[in-house]
Amino acid sequence: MCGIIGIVGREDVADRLLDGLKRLEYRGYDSAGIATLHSGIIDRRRAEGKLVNLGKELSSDPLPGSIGIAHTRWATHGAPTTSNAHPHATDEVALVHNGIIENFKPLREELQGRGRVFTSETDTEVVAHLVSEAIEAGVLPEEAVKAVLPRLHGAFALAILFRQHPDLLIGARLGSPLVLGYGDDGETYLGSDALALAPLTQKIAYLEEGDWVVITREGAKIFDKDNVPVERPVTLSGVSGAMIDKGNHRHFMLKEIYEQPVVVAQTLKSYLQRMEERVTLPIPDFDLGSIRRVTIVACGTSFYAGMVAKYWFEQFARVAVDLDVASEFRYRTPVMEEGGLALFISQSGETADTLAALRHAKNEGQKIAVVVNVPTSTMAREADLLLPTHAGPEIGVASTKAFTCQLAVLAALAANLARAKGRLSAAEEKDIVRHLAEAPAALNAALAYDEMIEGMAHHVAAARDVLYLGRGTDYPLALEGALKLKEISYIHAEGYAAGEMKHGPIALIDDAVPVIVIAPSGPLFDKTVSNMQEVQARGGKVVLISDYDGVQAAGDGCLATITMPKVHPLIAPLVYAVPVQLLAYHVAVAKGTDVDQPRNLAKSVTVE
Ligand code: HGA
Repeated sequence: MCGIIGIVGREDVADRLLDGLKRLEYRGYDSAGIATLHSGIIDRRRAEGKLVNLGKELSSDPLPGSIGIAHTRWATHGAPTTSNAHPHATDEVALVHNGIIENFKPLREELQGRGRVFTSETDTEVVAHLVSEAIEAGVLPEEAVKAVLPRLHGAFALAILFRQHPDLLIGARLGSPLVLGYGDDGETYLGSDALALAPLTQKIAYLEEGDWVVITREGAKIFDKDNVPVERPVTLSGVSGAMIDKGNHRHFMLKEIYEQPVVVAQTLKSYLQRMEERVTLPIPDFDLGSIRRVTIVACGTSFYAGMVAKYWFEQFARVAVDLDVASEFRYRTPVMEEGGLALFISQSGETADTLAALRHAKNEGQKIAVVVNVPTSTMAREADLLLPTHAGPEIGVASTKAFTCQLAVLAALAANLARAKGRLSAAEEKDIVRHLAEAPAALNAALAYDEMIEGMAHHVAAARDVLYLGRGTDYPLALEGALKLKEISYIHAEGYAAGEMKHGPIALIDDAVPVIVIAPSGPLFDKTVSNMQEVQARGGKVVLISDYDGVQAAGDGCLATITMPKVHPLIAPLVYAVPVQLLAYHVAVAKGTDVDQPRNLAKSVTVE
């Protein structure tokens, strides 16, 4: 979602702010802007569309000033236009915001009633007016912000500049992430994440919920939600300052698909004890034995990883699993057993819906486990059991390597749960270790089909609608395949449990609707093939993704087949994710869409 960066510097900041925005652009890219203070005024440059447009504005009309704020937007309220782009400003203050001010309407009416004139359609602008109004009445900036924050309902990360205080930047967070960075030369920074600040500093303090911070050239003072001065630990982020680049790949998404053998191996390294042939967790004595029910909550691709985990937990550990999308979970008064385990999955660890669901489950007395790719994220910090993936920064908006790493961690958790429940013999555990250890090589083998998939992508690129079918753990994969295709190629796609197709979706089948069937050979293969034949009997064009045996048995009459290496069912969801991702990728490239920054989307969804 929106990216924020602020600098209280020693030299001009506009170039560095723009650079920081480039590192944040994956979070939002419909418009961007920068404000600095110089010559006694607040000065802004804003531009619609991608950051290059803002870059051009700045080249033709440079922005001096050694203190400034910047923002890359993913619009929630108001179209992605220049006038809605942040920073929003009055004569006295300028601010950038990530989140949603839910009570903006009454606040806007109240402010308009006092004669304030709005220049944007955003929810954000009310904050600028509220703070400005207080400043204009002679209130000091700290007091003004302190008085305004409790009036804001919803979620925010804010960075605010004050015209009359050229040394002052105030930040605040509630529900949206914000980090504080300390430079070696007395400069201080604010950013949405440590990645944005990496070229400036590695010394990071993570603001906590309700914190606000007053930054001057003398340093930073942090206050908690009760306005009590607090210290937040300074950690070394360890994030590389080098600009993340695509290497030899045309897109981040392709690069990240290709990284999967390595990052899955890296992730598994922290969960597999190869010598002892055991699957372990980072907190070995975490009590899983008493867990009788697991509640899995996530959004999007992470939700589909959770869905695969539901099959595994039930099959291996015989533990009942509830599964929900985060945006529904919190509002449906879910029933959770005292002492149950609630498991949250999120690449960023900041996903607003998932975080809210986590807090709800915590209040309901659940033990909290999280699978996240950012170990310093809010969710990681609020968990009892942190299960990190080691996928490295994922920049492509469509998640790929984070998904397979999540699956690797969830398989390890399933094995631990099964052992703790007395359902896993040493021999079975040894088998699991062996199969999981084979996953990186199998992922590598799956990547060898890249060219072949590219060659058949045109069949799908020409379609208006596409169906994906699968059974068992291939059902979540069918859902993930459809999501991937929708996200980056804009083709309408749906995933179905193969056996469910006859209960409705079969009405959609005709020769213009490609049906992607994910069916490794195994116990469910024949059943899926029957459903596939029901499609073919109605003129449907099938693309079968299976292994050699599966393609031999059922490949005749298919529009195309993709022959995968034969793998154990446990790692099949990881390995079959690869052709599903590559197919979506090549279809999108064939259609000429913006693969890494698809329309309307953004990474790290920090609004509800
Ligand atoms: N609500 C603000 C900020 C949006 C945002 O944080 N997106 O992630 C707006 O619409 O400008």
